Amino acid sequence: MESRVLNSYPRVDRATSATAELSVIVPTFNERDNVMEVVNRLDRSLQGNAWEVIFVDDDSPDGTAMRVREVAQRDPRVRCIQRIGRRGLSSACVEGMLSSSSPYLAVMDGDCQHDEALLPHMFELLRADEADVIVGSRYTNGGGIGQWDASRARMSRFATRLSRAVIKSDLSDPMSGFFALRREAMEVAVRGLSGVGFKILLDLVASSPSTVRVKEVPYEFRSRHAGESKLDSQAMWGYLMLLADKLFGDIIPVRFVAFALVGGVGVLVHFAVLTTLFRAMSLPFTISQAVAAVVAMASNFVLNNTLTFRDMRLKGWRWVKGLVSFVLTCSIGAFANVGVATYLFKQHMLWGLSALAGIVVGAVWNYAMTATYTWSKNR
Ligand SMILES: Nc1nc2c(ncn2[C@@H]2O[C@H](COP(=O)(O)OP(=O)(O)OP(=O)(O)O)[C@@H](O)[C@H]2O)c(=O)[nH]1
Ligand SMILES: [Mg+2]
Repeated sequence: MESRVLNSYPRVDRATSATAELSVIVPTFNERDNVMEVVNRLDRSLQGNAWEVIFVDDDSPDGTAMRVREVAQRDPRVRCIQRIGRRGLSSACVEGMLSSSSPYLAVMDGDCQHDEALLPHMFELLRADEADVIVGSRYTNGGGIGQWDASRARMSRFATRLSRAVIKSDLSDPMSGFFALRREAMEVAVRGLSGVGFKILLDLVASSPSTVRVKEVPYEFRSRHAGESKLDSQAMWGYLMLLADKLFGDIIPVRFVAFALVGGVGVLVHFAVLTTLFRAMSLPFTISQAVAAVVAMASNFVLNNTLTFRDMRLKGWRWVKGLVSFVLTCSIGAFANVGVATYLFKQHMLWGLSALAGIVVGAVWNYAMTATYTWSKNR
């Protein structure tokens, strides 16, 4: 069945294919059944242009990367980057752009929601030097959000308003995932990019000097061709991390802030379990305290794995090993916390300040060690 689909795909003469002038970067996660459709649509709309498409796939379980390579065997304009052990739409787009040599770049979703028919116009505007970045906008005159329900439309408008905190430009749709740009516009911004979350255009514009010229063109957001949405509740968290990184990332790493917030939640979990066991169930204090500490550490591990280290999330056997190394590391952190606090208290520091100093030392230790050993070394 699959080979019949592929056999119907026209072979492009390898010897005569020109060097690409436009690279279209398509981030994918579980988009296998959209790959052919995306390539066919690009082929139709970009006829007469020297283009290539680079799919950047985060090792999708549905075999998206394999499908891309099958198509690439028949068409040298198709390329695949398969990233192992990492997730993230923004970082995928950055790597795709960096892997290309074309003077012009575009970013487009892999589910056919973006209107590829607009690409030749975007490309033309760039070549005519009308702007450095051309944004496909859903919110400018002539654009639209298609079939979105009221709550998603409200969320998008709210997120767009929040983006004003980090960009000065009056873009109507800074949250757009559909845009084209000159290579130089990417190069001036690339070292300042946060690379977290879903919103690569916002990241780019916020990291660009004000001399970068941006222009918007309207398009109507379509429904997905096949497959399922990856937009989930964590996308909003990723977005807040991006905004925070843009606002104060130079002073303090946002990952550490997220880790500390999770730690705060852990304290609440600890007290909830302790109160239940010790007060409501009348268990001995030491047992209640020990159980509360283990439950709090486990819930911190789950939250950090889902939120703080979302892009390196551990699964299966690695999840179990990660939990063990997290609990061991945080236990040492707890000793350091108590040791430092006790020492300072004995030096006649105020009890609250002594405790705070202990907490900071414990948190920094836990963060540094788990970021290195639980989430980085385990892959
Ligand atoms: N490489 C990579 N691509 C991703 C990741 N998450 C999403 N994508 C791709 O990014 C594009 C946008 O994701 P979607 O799930 O379509 O998000 P959306 O368009 O905002 O949401 P829907 O309207 O519900 O489809 C799609 O091509 C996804 O396959 C990721 O972690 N890594
Ligand atoms: Mg989509």
